Amino acid sequence: MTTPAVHANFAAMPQSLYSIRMHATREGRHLSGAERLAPRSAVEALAAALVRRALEHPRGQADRLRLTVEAVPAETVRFAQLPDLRTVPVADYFVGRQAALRLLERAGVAPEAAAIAMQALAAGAAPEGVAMRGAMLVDAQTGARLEADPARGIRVSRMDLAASTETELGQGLRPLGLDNPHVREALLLAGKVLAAPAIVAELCWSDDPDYTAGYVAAPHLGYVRLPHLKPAGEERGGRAFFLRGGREELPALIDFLEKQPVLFDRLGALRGETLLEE
Ligand code: PML
Ligand code: MG
Repeated sequence: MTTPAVHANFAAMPQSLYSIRMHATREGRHLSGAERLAPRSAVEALAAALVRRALEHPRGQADRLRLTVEAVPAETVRFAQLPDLRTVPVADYFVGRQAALRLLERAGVAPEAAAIAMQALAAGAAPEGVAMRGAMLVDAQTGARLEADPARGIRVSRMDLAASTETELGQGLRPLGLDNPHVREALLLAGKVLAAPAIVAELCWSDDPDYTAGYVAAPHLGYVRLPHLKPAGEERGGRAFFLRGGREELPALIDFLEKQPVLFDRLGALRGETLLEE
């Protein structure tokens, strides 16, 4: 017979999670990627939503789609807090890029390194002058590129909101007009990047032609949105992660970004528009 004590232990056992990852291509080129980390009961619905998203992408319909569903042992999951979020209004992408450079400098990135990385994103950071599939790794002092494969880059993976934070984040973002998948996913990704060892800052703007916004994120700045970091219609975009230290930091950093499961169970402060210097 089961004793009440055994019952109590059983109830407290952490639930196993699944990592559900989608990657879609069109004519051999990266089109869309997204992922979730969720309990087994949610896997089917989330997988269907990711497939629909690949088929309805604004850059065209996927002609090849890979879906990976993988168990994640509960004891390997780390819990973390999302970064604070605010928006610095900018009139156009010229002003937006100037503001981003100033924010990166405030975060501790050398001005030349910030400028080199921004220029690479603008020109298409993959070898053929298109957007990379993942992020660049950039030395925050010299601007040197450190990722082994400049077409793939580093793909940040295995992060999601804990169930308890899901509704709360929607309630915080909605009054700001920001409850959309771009903001939600970018905030989570930036949250995982800022929790990683040796990271100084991140610069990102979207590779979706109809989405011009981007952000600078850094441990003391939080997630600072800039509504214009590129002209509308532009497909070249992506991410640069700036790091301190030498190449010896890379294996631990890459392993954390690509493999460590992280669930965000606490929000940061969600604010509206602020001045650049705040
Ligand atoms: C993307 O979805 O491609 C990146 C979006 C970055 C900016 C999201 C935001 O509006 O805060
Ligand atoms: Mg995109």
